[in-house]
Amino acid sequence: MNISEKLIAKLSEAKKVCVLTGAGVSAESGVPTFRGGGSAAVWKGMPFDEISSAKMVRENLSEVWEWFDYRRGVLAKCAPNPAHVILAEWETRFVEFTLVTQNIDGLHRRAGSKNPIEVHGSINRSRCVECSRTVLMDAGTIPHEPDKCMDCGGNLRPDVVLFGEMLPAGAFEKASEKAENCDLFFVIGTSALVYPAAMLPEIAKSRGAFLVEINPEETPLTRFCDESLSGKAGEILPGLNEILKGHA
Ligand code: BV8
Ligand code: ZN
Repeated sequence: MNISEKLIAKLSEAKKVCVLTGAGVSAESGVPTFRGGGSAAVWKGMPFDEISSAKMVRENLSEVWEWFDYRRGVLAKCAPNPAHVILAEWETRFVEFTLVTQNIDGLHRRAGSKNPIEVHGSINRSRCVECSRTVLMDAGTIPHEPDKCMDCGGNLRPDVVLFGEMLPAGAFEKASEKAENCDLFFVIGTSALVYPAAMLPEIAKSRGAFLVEINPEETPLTRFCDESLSGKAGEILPGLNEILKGHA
C-alpha cells in the first residue's frame, strides 16, 4: 500500500478526525453492498430504492418488513471486520474523532464504536408510525411483522431513513458541523451517490480538511480527494493503523 508522506504526516499530527462510511466497510463482513451488484440491490424484482422507500411503507408495509426481515437474517450471520474494529479503536486515538455512517447494519456499534452518527437509522430498531416511539429489536430475525406499538397500538416500521425521507433530526447538522471543523476526513466504502450524506466530504474539503478516500473503485468523489487509497477497507485500515502506532 503506497501512502504519501503527506498523509503519514497528517495522520500523526491530526487532532480532529471525521470518517464517513458506507456499505463497502461492511462488504468484508459478508453484507451485500447496494450498487456493487450485491444482492441487496434487488428484492423480488424491485430495485432497492423502490422497496426501501417511504412510498412502500405507506402502500405495503408487510413487503417492507419482509425485505428488512430478510436483511436482518443475513446480518445475524455477519460479524464486524478489521475495518470496523480499527474505526472503533480510533475513537480514543485522536483529540476528537467522529464516525458518521450511512449503514443501518449496526456493525460499527458491535465492533465497539460508542456513538456513531447513524444518518440512515438502524435496522435493529423499529418506530411507531403514529407516535414515533422506537423499540430496539434483538439481533436475531423477528417474526414477519412486529406487534403493534405498545403505547398507542400504531403500526411499527423499520427505524431507518428511506428514500424520500428526512434524516433523523439533528443527525446531518451534527455530522456537517464535525466535517466543517476536522483536519482529516476519511470517506470509506461509499459510492457517494446518496444525498445529503455524500455532501459531507465536500463540506470537509471546502473547509480545509485533508480528504482521503478508501475504496477499490473510483467514485464521483475521487477527483476531489487529496489522496485516494485504492483497496479494501479491511486491508487498508490495518496498514494505516500500523503507521499511526509507529508514530505513537
Ligand atoms: C432526503 C436506508 C430530503 C434504507 C438508505 C426525490 C425525492 C426525495 C429525495 C430525492 C429525490 N431524488 C433524489 C433524492 C435524494 C435521495 C438520493 O440521494 N437519491 C440518490 C439515489 C440519487 N436522498 C434521499 O431521499 C434522502 N433523503 O433527501 O431527504 C428530502 C425529503 C423529502 C423530499 C425531498 C428531499 C434519504 C437517503 C437515505 C436513503 N436510505 N438506506 C435501506 O438501507 O434500506 S440509502 C442506501 O444507500 C444505504 O443506506 C447506503 O448506506 C446508501 C449509500 O450507499 P453506499 O453505502 O455508498 O453503498 P453502495 O453499494 O452504493 O457503494 C458501496 C461502495 O463500497 C462502492 O463504492 C464500492 O466500490 C465500495 N466497496 C466495496 N467493497 C469495499 C468497498 N470499499 C471499501 N472496502 C471494501 N471491501
Ligand atoms: Zn405509537
